[in-house]
Amino acid sequence: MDQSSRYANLGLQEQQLIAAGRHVLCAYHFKPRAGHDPVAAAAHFAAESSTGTNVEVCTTDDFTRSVDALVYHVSQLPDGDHLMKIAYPNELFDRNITDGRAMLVSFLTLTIGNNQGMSDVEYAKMHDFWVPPALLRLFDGPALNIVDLWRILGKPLVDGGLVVGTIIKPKLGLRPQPFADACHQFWLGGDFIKNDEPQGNQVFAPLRQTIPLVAEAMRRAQDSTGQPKIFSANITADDPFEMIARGELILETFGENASHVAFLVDGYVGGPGAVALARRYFPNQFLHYHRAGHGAVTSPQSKRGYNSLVLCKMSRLQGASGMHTGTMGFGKMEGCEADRAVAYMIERDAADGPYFHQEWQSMKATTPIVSGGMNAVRLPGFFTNLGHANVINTCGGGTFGHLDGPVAGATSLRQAYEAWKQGVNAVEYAKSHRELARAFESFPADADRFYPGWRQQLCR
Ligand code: RUB
Repeated sequence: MDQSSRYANLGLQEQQLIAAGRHVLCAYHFKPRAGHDPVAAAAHFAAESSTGTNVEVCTTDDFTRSVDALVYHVSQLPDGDHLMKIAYPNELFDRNITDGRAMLVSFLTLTIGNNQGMSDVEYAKMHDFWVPPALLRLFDGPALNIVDLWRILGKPLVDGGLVVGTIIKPKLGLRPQPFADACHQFWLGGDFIKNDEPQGNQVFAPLRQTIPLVAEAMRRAQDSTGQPKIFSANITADDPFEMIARGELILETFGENASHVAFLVDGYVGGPGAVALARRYFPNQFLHYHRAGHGAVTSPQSKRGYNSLVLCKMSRLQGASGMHTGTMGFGKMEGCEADRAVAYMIERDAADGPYFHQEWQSMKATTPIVSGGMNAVRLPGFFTNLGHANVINTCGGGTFGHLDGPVAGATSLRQAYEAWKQGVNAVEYAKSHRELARAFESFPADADRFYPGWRQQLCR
């Protein structure tokens, strides 16, 4: 059944929709299945994503029609796919009974819901969305961000610079004491440690044994360096009560250092409920959104789901304090230099996506977290590409893979940042900073890529 007479209105003007602010706008790249008209397929997609189904139902009334999602643009893209833009009335989105506020699950259920498996749409992927002010202000947004970490670390609250971090490696397989020892070592040189995302309460490292040792390691490192330290603890679990139990155990154990604890949530696999639980139940803790698994939908090779800009934008609405934005082609994960736009979207008060300009209405920023195959040699180019270093960087291999161990690894990261901040070439800086020089030797393939000729200059 062609539903385009009801669910498509190609005469609607985007600027007028934005000025009126009564719709959420979504842009998808899609391909109708062979033999299906693009506008008819798009209209069916909008129907399935709002008030309709594949047939007319007798219970539909005039009010129902007033909240139909409407396709307002369909065109062909250079690669042969189609661009479709849909306006979703704000009223479609579910609100909490407890406080009337908006929720991300409803946004996803409508905009990336049943429409992902329709017989007349081969695939559709959301590339951008725009939220009107009236709906935006109903999302929680972040409670804390990097400014709060700078405050803890005693850094300037504006342009406080890099938070030097790591991920405890190996990813799994450390017993409690070796895990805490690795934390202590890193903290002698660095600021911030995150659990690797699968680390939790494995039988070989029970949380009740590990956390007291990590808290003690933090105390010792703070005492000996005179500097505050931060631990991002993974509290992700299927059961919200389990997440609360973990969070409370951790805060109680860290005691006087509880404000130095962030909570890491595997937000893609755990879903919006897990993120919202951490945001609402522990509003005084930095909420570290880890996105493990996201490549299943965000990868450029993936034709369904949404891209990483959409994921990151959703994380800010949900209230992530920090969100992984990728290494933009400088690390081990997929990405390219242009991905800096993803970081700008979550850290600025207004930013451009591929299709929409989003004003955040002073919603607190979400801090970009840079992670995945990074090390001291890769950092300066990354900062130059991004244009600043007000991020959290976590280098697992880049710390524990340093030839002289984690203290030197952490120190090399800080030196790489200092070199970049002072506008000094990293090879030049390494001549008088041994840990950085040894980072070149630790990661020679990266050094060859980013600093050809480094061997002669450092006489190695
Ligand atoms: C990094 C690591 C990170 C992911 C994050 O370890 O395990 O959790 O790579 O990826 P290492 P992203 O520093 O040893 O590579 O930030 O792209 O989600």
